[in-house]
Amino acid sequence: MVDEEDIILAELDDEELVLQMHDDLYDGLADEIREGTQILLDRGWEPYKVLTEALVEGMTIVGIDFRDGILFVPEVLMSANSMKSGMFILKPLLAASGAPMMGKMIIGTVKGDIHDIGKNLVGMMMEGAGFEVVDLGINNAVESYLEAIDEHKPTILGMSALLTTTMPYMKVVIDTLIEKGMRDDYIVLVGGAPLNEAFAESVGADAYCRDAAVAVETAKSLSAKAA
Ligand code: B1M
Repeated sequence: MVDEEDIILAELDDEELVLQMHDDLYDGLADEIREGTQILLDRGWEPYKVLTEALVEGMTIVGIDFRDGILFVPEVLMSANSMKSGMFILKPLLAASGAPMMGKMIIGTVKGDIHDIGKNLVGMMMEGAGFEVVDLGINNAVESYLEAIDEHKPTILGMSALLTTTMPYMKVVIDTLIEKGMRDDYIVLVGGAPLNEAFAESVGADAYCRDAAVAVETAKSLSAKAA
């Protein structure tokens, strides 16, 4: 039997290496993902091909098992961190090569709310899917979203709330966008445990995202429609 530790990534052919990287992402092995990413680049792979075939495809498997309750938050955070370690190598190369990013999202937890684990997970999964993500952190007043929109020119605005007392603040942000005539310039996605689809509709968001995997799928499909 081949032990994980016995596998020498550099000795695998491209196809085997990509499959191994999917496994390593699943297992949250950041060092291996960094190494595999560098090996593929050294073999002449385009950064975008490494991103989509080795990292995003691997993370898609993680997303599916997270959605289906096979993987749990700590495991997904480790996968997401491994993904980030590969992305860290690819990011400057992608920027330099002008490879298509899926779009840019700003995401933050709303005013009065300091819960950030779910929001962080969404941000990481979105990055894993090829979106550029600007994380505004927690406790964001409407001014903070507006400043970030102005500075970063996103295509997607994401808001998170975990408290029934803070989720109505999403409407304050969306109403402000409407007042300023900016609402239709952005895809607005909302999420957080106490929300549901009816709430998202009532505040004027484009979609409610039950979890990080749904956020990625929704962002992809709405971005494709808007393109
Ligand atoms: Co708080 N807390 N908490 N808490 N806390 C809840 C939310 C609560 C349900 C616990 C309970 O009573 N059963 C309750 C809310 C009750 C309510 O509003 N009806 C609660 C309370 C009351 C409070 C305090 C008021 C407690 C107090 O001080 N008396 C206080 C509030 C502080 C504040 O925000 N002002 C408080 C504080 C805290 C801690 C600081 C201790 C800690 C937060 C640490 C942190 O985030 N850094 C904490 C925690 C950990 C929780 C629970 C236990 C877990 C939340 C979590 O991280 N879940 C939570 C109980 C629960 O939810 N079971 C609870 C894991 C995370 C991966 O899931 O955040 O749902 P989630 O994110 C998911 C989806 O919702 C979605 O995707 C994510 C990944 O799949 N999603 C999005 C989330 N955001 C999205 C944004 C998107 C898309 C999808 O944008 C596009």
